[in-house]
Amino acid sequence: MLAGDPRAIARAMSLVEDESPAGAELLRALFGRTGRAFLVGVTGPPGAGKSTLVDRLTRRAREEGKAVGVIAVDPTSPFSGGAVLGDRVRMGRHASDAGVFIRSMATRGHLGGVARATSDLALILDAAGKEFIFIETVGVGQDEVDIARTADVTVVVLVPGSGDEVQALKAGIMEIADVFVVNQADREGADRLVQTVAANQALQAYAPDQWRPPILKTVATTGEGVPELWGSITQYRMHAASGDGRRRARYEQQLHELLSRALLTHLERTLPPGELARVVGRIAAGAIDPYSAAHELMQRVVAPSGSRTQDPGSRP
Ligand SMILES: Nc1nc2c(ncn2[C@@H]2O[C@H](COP(=O)(O)OP(=O)(O)OP(=O)(O)O)[C@@H](O)[C@H]2O)c(=O)[nH]1
Ligand SMILES: [Mg+2]
Repeated sequence: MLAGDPRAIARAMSLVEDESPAGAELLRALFGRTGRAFLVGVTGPPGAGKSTLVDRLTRRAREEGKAVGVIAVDPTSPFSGGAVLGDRVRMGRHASDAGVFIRSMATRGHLGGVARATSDLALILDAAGKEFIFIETVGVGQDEVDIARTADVTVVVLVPGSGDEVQALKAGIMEIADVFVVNQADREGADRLVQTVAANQALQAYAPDQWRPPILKTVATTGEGVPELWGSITQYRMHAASGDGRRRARYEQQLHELLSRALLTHLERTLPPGELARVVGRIAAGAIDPYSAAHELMQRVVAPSGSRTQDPGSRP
């Protein structure tokens, strides 16, 4: 896998996706070999041209001799055709290229959160020597925002005339975008959309040394504007290299999620069977409030002696 063998990468990903103990063990073992990849999040409404753009960017990276990983986060079921099949066809030209690894990930069935599952897969690709990892996500929901937080740079793809634009700008997209792309610039309304985004951006305050997300026009199908997009991504990479805030935030999010899950599992194992359900019943019956209930459960599980759980911040 470390040598980039595609079958080994696929097997490692399956272990991790199945949430098997072997998968967790693998991630632990791999972590020390990661940290070199640059994670590029590409998000936007359905059909905006994300896959076509990722395909173009992949070609670009390959021209520079960089190994590439692609994770397409598919909100539909793992086995439905749809988007996954479309992506396979679109990315098909890379099928014979051992320097490109493409994986579709279904968002269903990820108890630990889509963002964590995505960063786990990215970790594997990172360890396998992929220098650029593209993560394609559809939409602008919380999952996309979380995934964007785990990427090193986030490209937000918008399309003219979809009516989505204003909504997208409202949905917190302004905060997560490092680069704006108005794709399908061959269609009417592209300039107006650029102006809308620029007007929104004008309302934001930027510090002198702060990155100001560029607003680029592309036609993914012909490749127009793609060199500029690639330029912005690599420029951002250099800009970001001066501070590792984003990466730190990613590790923080990972740690929090892992701890929450571990704690919940520990609770379920330690308490008598059905105890959590009984407590829920007591809350529903008005016998206790959820805050006191959580506190009480924590006392029983984390510090059975009941000594220091009152205020987790205090030192004995
Ligand atoms: N006219 C025009 N069509 C485009 C452009 N970019 C992509 N398309 C077409 O738009 C359709 C959707 O492109 P995709 O790349 O699959 O879009 P996507 O955002 O990945 O779609 P989902 O993953 O299904 O959300 C395809 O038929 C593309 O050929 C563009 O710049 N101009
Ligand atoms: Mg797609």
